[in-house]
Amino acid sequence: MPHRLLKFGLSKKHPEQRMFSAPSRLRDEYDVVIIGGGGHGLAAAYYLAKDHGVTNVAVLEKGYIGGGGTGRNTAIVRSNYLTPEGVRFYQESVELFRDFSRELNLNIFYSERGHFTLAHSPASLRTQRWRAEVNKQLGVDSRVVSPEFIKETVPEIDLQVGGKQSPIHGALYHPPGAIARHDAVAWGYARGADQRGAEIHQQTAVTDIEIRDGAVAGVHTDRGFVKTRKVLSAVAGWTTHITAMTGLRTPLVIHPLQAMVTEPLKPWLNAIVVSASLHLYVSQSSRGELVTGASLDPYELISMRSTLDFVEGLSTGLLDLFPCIGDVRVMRQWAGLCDMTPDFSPIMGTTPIKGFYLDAGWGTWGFKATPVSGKTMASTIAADRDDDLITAFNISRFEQFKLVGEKGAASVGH
Ligand code: PYC
Repeated sequence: MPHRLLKFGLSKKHPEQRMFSAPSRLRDEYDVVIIGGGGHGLAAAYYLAKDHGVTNVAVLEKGYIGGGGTGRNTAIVRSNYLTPEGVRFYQESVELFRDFSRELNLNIFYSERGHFTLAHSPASLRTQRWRAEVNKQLGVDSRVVSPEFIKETVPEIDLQVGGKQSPIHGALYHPPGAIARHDAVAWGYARGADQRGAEIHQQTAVTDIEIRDGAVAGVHTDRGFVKTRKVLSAVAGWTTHITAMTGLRTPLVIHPLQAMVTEPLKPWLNAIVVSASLHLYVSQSSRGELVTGASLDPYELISMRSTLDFVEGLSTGLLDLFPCIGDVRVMRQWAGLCDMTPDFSPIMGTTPIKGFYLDAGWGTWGFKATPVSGKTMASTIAADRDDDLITAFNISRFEQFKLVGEKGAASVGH
C-alpha cells in the first residue's frame, strides 16, 4: 500500500483509475434522464441498469456528484419509524446498506452502533413505546430501555441533563442504528451505474422540461436539448425549482438544516444519541470527530449559509447532555436543504404527468433512504407503475387525504 501511495503521489499521469468516466458529449436522446447526481439519482441509475437492464440513461448534475444533500447530512441509518409504511421502507434500506460494501465493492465504513432516542417526559416515552411496538410487529429490533441501561451503555451521559432540562425517563433503543461514509455511497453508485452503461454528466443544469400533451418529451439543458420520455427528479432541496418547470403543484416547503463536526477525539461514544427535546443528534465518526446536528432552521429559505446561532444553540444542548466535552473545539459547520412535506413522509413515484417521476420530500431523513429509493424508483420507472413499497408515498395522497404521519419518528422535533 505505501508503495502504491508513493507511485500515485509522484506520478504526473494520475495512474489510478477514475471512479467513473466523464462522457464529453451529451447524446440527443436517452431512455431515461435523471435530474440530480446525488445518492438517490445515482442509485436509481444503478438499479435501472442492474435490475431492469435499462442502460440508456443520463444522470444530469448541475454541480458535482454528492454535493447536495448526500454530502450534507449526518449519515445516520435506521429503520425505527412509526408507520408500518415507513418501517417496511426503511427496513429494506437497512438491508441494502448492510450489503452495500460487498455488492458495490467499496467500503462505506458501515458501522452499526445502536441508536438511542431519548425521552425527556412520560409523554415522549409513550411515543417511543408506540414506535417500539410497531417496529417489533414488523421484525425491526427496537425496544424501550431504562435510564440505567442508557447510563451503562453511554456512561458519559448526564441523565439529569444539567439540572436545567427535564431528566431522561428512558429511550427507544434500536441496535441496528448505524452510520456510514456518505460520500462513498454516492461514489459507489456512480461507479456501479457507469460500469453498466449509464452516463453521468456533471456541470450540466436542466433549465426546462418539455411536456407535450401531458407527457414528458425531453429536457432543455445548458448544453442543449435532450429527447426523452422519462424524467426522474431526484434533487431534494431543489425540487420546487424542477416541479415549477412542469406546472406540477406539491406541498413542499424548503428549510435549511445545519450540522457541524468537532475536532477528532479518541473513541468514546459508540452509540448514536438523539434527543428530540434538546433538538440534537450526535455520533462519533470512524475518524473520531463528533458529528452532530439540530432541527431545521425555523424559516423557509433556500440557502446553505451556516450561522453562529446554530453552533451556540447546539453546543448548549450537547453540553447539558455530555458535560465532559466542554473543551472540545468545533472544526467545521455546514447547511443543507430539506424539502419538507406536511406529513414528514417522502413523495415518490408516478405523477399526473406521464413520464415524470418524483423522488422528493426527503426532509431531514433522506440519506438513510438512498439505496431503497434508488431501487424502488428504478422499478417504478421501468414498469411505469409505483413499486409496492412506495405506493403510500405517491403525491396523490395529498388530494385523497391519505397522509402517512411520520412526524413522531423524525430525528428531532421540528
Ligand atoms: O432521521 O435519523 C434521522 C436524522 C438524523 C439527522 C437528521 N435526521
